[in-house]
Amino acid sequence: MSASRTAAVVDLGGATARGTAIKAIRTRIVDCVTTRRHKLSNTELTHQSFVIVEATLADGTTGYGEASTLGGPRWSEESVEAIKANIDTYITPALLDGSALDFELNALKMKKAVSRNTSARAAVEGALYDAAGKSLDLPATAFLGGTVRDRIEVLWALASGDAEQEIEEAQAKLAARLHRRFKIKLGFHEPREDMIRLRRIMSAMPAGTEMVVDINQGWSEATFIRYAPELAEMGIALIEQPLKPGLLHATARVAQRSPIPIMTDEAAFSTQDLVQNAVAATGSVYSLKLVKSGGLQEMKRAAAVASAFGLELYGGCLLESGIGAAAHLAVFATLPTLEWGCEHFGPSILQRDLTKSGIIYRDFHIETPKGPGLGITVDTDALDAATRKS
Ligand code: MUC
Ligand code: MG
Repeated sequence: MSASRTAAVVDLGGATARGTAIKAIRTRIVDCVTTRRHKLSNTELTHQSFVIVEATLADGTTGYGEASTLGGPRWSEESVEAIKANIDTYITPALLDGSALDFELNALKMKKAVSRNTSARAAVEGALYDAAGKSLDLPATAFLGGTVRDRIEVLWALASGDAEQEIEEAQAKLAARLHRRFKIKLGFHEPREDMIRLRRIMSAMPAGTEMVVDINQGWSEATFIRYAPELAEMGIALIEQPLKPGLLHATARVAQRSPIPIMTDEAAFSTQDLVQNAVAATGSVYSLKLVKSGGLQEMKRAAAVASAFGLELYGGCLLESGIGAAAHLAVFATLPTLEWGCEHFGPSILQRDLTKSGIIYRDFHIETPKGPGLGITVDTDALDAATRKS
């Protein structure tokens, strides 16, 4: 059935259908300063740029969504400038006057309007879930199957590249009972230097501290073979995306010989990428991200596909503000399993988050926001202050 024929048979009845009609979708680029330099193998940043989407319904309700990028079009191919242009020019016209409650149909319309553009589509979908939920006084999780958890263990990423600063930062997070699991970024130093840095940090942390290493594609198979035993000896819990996407066979060989589980991140954006990786046995954990899946429903489907292949799930992030974090948490709250918890520390790495309530860190967990829509209150002053002037 085509998207337009489906639209014709949807009947939500009277006021609800009229009230949830999508009347406007506005976008803006915001640049938020981070608390410190954040380094990855292939980029580094001192501010985070987002596209913030505001969807307004016929009943006057407004919902917010967010597209996150990392270092411009570096982590993935989308930049904030391209995301804004593609939403304004192609996605918005395809959605206007439809109902925000037609989640599946809206996702189809967006896919028809733009290829890939996963971050752009996810941001708009997030805004529509927020708006629809607020309009009906329901949490977005109600549209995603309902909640099975209300708090999630949340890790913190160490990424300045300076071991002493990283130790101080990790110890402060531990002392404040905010984070007890950490992720460290590798691959921007020579591997030998990274091993010295990591050993120094591990020796300063309490015994049994869970540490994930994210190599962000920075190693070759040979480098992996050489250094994986050292990572195992240091007690590293998980290795994220060691090799470049597309190196299916090499990554499968690495996963087979690795004493530590391998997590697939950049190598699997679409569900089809995920299936290819799972069939090739390139890892045993999958990192869920809206920037990869292109929407809340699609991310939930990716979780089901990964689980069906026996992969464990990890709630990934792209340093989102509280708006983007809340969209992820709405899905994470509804997943039957989320073995590795999540890493939505983004709101606290911004000098000023874009929400003023809804995101709570307590006792090493992030609480899944309660309340209608995404369950957050946007800080419009912070949003205005961070908005890029054209
Ligand atoms: C990534 O590759 O996982 C998100 C948090 C972080 O520290 O790095 C990013 C992206
Ligand atoms: Mg990663």
